[in-house]
Amino acid sequence: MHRQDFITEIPKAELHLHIEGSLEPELMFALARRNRVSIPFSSIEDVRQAYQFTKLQDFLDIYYAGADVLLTAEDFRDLAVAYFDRAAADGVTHAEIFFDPQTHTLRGVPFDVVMEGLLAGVEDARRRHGMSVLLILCFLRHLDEDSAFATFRSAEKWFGQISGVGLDSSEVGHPPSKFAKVFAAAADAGLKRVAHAGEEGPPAYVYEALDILRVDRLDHGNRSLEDPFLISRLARDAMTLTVCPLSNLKLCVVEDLRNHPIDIMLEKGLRATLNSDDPAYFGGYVAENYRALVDAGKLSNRDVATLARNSFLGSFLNDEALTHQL
Ligand code: ES4
Ligand code: ZN
Repeated sequence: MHRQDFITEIPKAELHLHIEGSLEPELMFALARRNRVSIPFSSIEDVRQAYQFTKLQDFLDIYYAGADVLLTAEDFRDLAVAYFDRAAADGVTHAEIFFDPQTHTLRGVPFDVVMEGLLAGVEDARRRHGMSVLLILCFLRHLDEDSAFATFRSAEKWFGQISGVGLDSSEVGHPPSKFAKVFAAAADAGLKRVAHAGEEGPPAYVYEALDILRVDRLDHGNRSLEDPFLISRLARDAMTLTVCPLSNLKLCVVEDLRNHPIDIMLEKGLRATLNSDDPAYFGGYVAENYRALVDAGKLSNRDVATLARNSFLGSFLNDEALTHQL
């Protein structure tokens, strides 16, 4: 089998995907027209031209502007269906997707509208692709903990449909400890916990995610490699890292994929996984993330198989569902 076919065909779970980050420029324009919302771009080429970032915040500013076109449950369903179709074509059989309710509720879109739309998309993915999907509600860390708590309360009636909570948006200056109370409440409610940590923030933020938020998984985690004690701890605890190579490249976390630390992570025994983060903005869905690292000389076929297996081991599927997937 051709190497690229192997990457596509091998079953994979995607564990780090912001559904708002899968909004392709074509759908952004279609929804802007359908909803009569103005966007700060004149054409699809103009949008793609704007996708040049030197740091996380450059991207976030555009990502939140793009999300303005999402208003109705149908919009959220269309967004989710487009992602699941694309992910299925990449060999994704299980996805745990992030959504950012505050991005929408603060614009006047009710929490329930977001949920109804996303759940309609999830149902479509189950029916047409046999894909299993879990939802992870992310709190925006640049906002205060009271806002996160308000979101948590709006979510309560949906807890049967939400697997966990996460923490995303501008990392530096907004350490995990800022959200200690709401993560404790999530733990009490039986929800899983994840957090972006060590993407731009220091190893101290990774320690806080582990010790204060008690996360089940670390999103990115790249800067953990600066601390040998932290590396040993993550390896010992088989902590899953959801690594996003094309995101790292586009946001200048690495300057070239030939310098991406994925090989070091695997060498150190870390349970790394590969994911697409915000594929509409970073230039590739999950198979492309694998392929880019293979092309950069970073991964053997055996590593590809290890990373795909890790994606299921690091998922929130229960043991029975795992035996079906592995
Ligand atoms: C994100 Cl790459 C990244 N980092 C932090 N927050 C985010 N939200 C969407 N993508
Ligand atoms: Zn992310």
